[in-house]
Amino acid sequence: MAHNARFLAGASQPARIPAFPYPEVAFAGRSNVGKSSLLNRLVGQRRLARVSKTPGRTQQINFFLVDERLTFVDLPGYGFARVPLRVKDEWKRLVEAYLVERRRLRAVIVLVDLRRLLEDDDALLVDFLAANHIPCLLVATKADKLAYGARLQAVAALDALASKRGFDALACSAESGEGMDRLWKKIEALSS
Ligand SMILES: Nc1nc2c(ncn2[C@@H]2O[C@H](COP(=O)(O)OP(=O)(O)OP(=O)(O)O)[C@@H](O)[C@H]2O)c(=O)[nH]1
Ligand SMILES: [Mg+2]
Repeated sequence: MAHNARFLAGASQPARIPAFPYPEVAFAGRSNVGKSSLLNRLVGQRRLARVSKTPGRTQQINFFLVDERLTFVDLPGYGFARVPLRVKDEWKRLVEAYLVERRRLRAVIVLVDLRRLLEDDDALLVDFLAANHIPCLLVATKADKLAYGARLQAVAALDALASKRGFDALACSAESGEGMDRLWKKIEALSS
């Protein structure tokens, strides 16, 4: 299904995070995991959010209005080793400031690579969300990069891990479009 989406604003300082009157769903995950690609695929617009081969580029929070009723939030990625410590601190300040005071935030989609599942930084984020009572959906992307057998195994591991931690999970690919319908259904359920 086609969606209408447009850029609303970007924020790079905690004190300057704008508020919007729509329910909000945020996309978080490691640098380069595919947050911007997924967001673009979900709305069917290739160039809405910037996709980059260089990890750690986007240091700001970007807000997009979808179908005039829902805000998608592209959070800056974490876990990129070559980012200086000062930038890591700024990331933490910015993202935590966003997450803890966000009235209309309905859920955070924590995006992981299906080939790697939860790494240390992802687990920290998931625990932070749980501690702050923010609903979380675990989405494993780049499913297209796995062959059939490896993929079945990875999805089983993803399900096990999600049920152990008590949240919902699904696998998808921004490349092939797999999983987009299921993801949209979850987003609708979380944001309505
Ligand atoms: N094969 C495959 N490649 C993908 C998929 N999703 C993203 N990529 C590629 O992964 C790279 C990073 O994608 P981005 O969408 O920019 O990742 P990001 O998480 O937004 O990265 P930051 O903004 O740096 O945090 C790009 O080269 C994408 O083309 C996918 O589902 N399958
Ligand atoms: Mg991005």
